[in-house]
Amino acid sequence: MYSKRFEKEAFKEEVKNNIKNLYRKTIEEATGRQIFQAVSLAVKETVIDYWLATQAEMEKKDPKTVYYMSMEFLMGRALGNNLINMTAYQEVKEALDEMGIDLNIVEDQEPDAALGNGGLGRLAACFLDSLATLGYPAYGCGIRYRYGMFKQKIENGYQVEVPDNWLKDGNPFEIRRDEYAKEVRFGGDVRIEYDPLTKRNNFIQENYSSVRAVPYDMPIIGYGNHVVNTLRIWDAEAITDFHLDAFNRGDYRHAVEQENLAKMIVDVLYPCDDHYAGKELRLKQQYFFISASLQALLVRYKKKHDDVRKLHEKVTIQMNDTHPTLAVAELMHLLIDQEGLEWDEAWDVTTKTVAYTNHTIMAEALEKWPIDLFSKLLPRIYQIIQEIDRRFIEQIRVRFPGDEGRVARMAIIRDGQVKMAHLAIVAGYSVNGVARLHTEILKHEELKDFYDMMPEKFNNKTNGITQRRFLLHGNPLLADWVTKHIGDGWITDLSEMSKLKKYVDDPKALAEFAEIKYQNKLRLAEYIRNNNGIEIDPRSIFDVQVKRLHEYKRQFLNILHVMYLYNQIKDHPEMYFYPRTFIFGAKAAAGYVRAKETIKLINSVADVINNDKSINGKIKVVFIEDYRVSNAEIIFAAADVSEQISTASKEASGTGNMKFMLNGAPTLGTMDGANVEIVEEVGMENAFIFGLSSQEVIHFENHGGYNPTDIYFNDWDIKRVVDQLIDGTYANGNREMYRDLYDSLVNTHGRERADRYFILKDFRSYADAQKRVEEAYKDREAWSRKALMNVACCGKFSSDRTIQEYVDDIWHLDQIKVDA
Ligand code: 26Y
Repeated sequence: MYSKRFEKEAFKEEVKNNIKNLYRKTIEEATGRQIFQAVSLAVKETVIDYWLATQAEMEKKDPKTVYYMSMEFLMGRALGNNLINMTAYQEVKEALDEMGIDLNIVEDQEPDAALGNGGLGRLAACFLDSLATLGYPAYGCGIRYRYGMFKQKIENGYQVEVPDNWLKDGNPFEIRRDEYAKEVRFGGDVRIEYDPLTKRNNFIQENYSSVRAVPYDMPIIGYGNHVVNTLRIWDAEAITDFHLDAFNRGDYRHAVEQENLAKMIVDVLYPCDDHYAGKELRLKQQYFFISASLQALLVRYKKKHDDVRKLHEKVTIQMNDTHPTLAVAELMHLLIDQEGLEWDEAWDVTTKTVAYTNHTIMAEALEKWPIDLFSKLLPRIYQIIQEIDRRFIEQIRVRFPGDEGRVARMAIIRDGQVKMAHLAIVAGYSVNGVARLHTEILKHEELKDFYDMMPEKFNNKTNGITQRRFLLHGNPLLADWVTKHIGDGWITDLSEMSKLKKYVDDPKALAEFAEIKYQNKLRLAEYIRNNNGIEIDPRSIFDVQVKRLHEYKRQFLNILHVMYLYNQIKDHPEMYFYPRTFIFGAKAAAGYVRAKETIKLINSVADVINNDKSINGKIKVVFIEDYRVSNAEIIFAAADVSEQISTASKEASGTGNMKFMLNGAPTLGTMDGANVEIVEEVGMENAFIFGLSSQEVIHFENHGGYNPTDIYFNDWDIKRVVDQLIDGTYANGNREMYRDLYDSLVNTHGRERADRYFILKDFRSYADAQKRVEEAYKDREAWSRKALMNVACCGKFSSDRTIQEYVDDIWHLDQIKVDA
């Protein structure tokens, strides 16, 4: 459908011209990066036409639009994905081939847009892809960080963080929209002024500092439907050109401050995932993008509508976790102080417009801002939250008279802190969790008080992933094979995958399917050879755990089990053992000491085991440096086993689990997050489940009764592995290197229970499940059947399904159509 646009000769001409005009070079002289820029700009030409057409359609139809507010958008690379969604990948590949250019190599020149940490940020990116593909009007709103997620280097086994200067060569797909710049104000005081005309108090912020927010738009291309939505990310600039005006006005210091403020605000993504630190700069980032986005949203709305009391009819705002919760108070502020609404009118609009998604129950991830910091930085916003809180407490007292305990637990402002989750729930018209189990835990444990008072707000939206990036782009061999067997309907309707079930007993189909996995394992082996210098056996079981490093995700359990297997092989060299490659990929937050120790441990175990000739390569351990969206696509395609081994109840959903399933890797996991629903779809017999249930974990947490030293002293194999942390086996004789990890398992420190994440408790059951994996893998055809069943049953886990549920139950958007 885009073929007219990608008339080959014209496209080739365009690429040549771009290289000439941008770099004064010929194709032969251009560097890889220059070719990437030139190709991307040629592609952008076409994108722009559809982007304009989509905007024109939105102008005409005035559809209800969702604004997805998120501190993180983990987009990965754009070029390949854009070509895929324009259904122009093959044509462009051929055109470039004819010019002697390999599209794969061009794609590899692009830095990942890593404006996110992990699951929450990547979910936002998948949602944008699905929204555009389903033809729903949507804006992603976020921050244009100068530095995204750090690049990870492994030096001497340790993680080293390197700045990610992703904009260094320019971002070919973005467009700067200077004309939509907005002012955002911080600090100062609020003067209250009575206006006798309107008989209202006006709240006037004075002596503030401000920055200029400038939006950059990135196209979000729907698959094969000509819809192009927008990801709008904000850059910050100083508001005054201080060299002239301010200096002359004698206000030099203030001008420099504003310049610095602007530079600081968008400088870098906080690399903490699930661990709140209360940093003032982070609150500034939040207010910065929320205020700018809401101002722009109101301007856009008012172009067509004169009554802001009806905002919710055309606009809905989804808050991706609590990070954008300032939207509640900022919208109140704009409606009252700028638009002149009364409190009740503004509250009515706000509470029909904003909705909240919760992504975690980990207490340490909850955002709670100290009052003094908050009120100094955002004085007017703080007043508004105080008033919301006052009215909310009144309501609690009406509903639950005399229950001051409840008031204390539910208040928005309490113990010197502003509790963002409470504000989000009180103001949101919808509160959702991200997998069925997670939502149930929210309703009955973590947010029980809120659920008691407003059960109608709570709903579940099980996460999903986009099959366009994680199969069609990431695994072309399997994508083609699937299309050959069931047609290409799966690309926009993943439930079609169930048609593959008729091949699960077909030996020829299974053999082809297995061969594709093998080819993908060769591709990953080559990547690992080039990037890690380690040779791995493509016939071994590729057992993969890739995700952020977190204690609750239990990479530690995985590596302890590897240590245990190694002991077994050393003790019984004659024992049957199917060769395994344990593959890890994980970034640790820079300040998360224990997570970094775990990375070092994995690398140390890798060193010892990979260099032990006596085990004949039965086990290899690989830590893939700098796990990110672009190499994830290669890793998922090649995986045999998907490690999803979080302590039950801790992983809200997980989305990597779904990407593995889509690529035919059975889950080895706990009954946690979306694993529960994966097993429900694929069947227990096609997964390897182990460990405590979430109810058992929660019971131990609430009532005690778990003592890891009972296990340590009674299970010889476990004691041996745990002791190896402090006997120097994996530390060249150093007994202190892993002392903290050892202590975390068997010693209570202060308020932290020993083995908080039930690693020793689940160890045996994990080892048994691993044994079952080995048994199952030996029967190659039966294994392929399991793997293919995973592909056939993954339909539910498309983010298209998730988005359709958000639309049906929460957003109620109008669909748009764009003609070519
Ligand atoms: C407060 C701040 C430090 C913070 C920053 C990032 C708090 C949380 C996060 C990120 C959370 C996150 O990524 N959560 C994950 O969301 C995924 C998408 O819903 C889930 O699949 C995954 O289980 C959950 O851990």
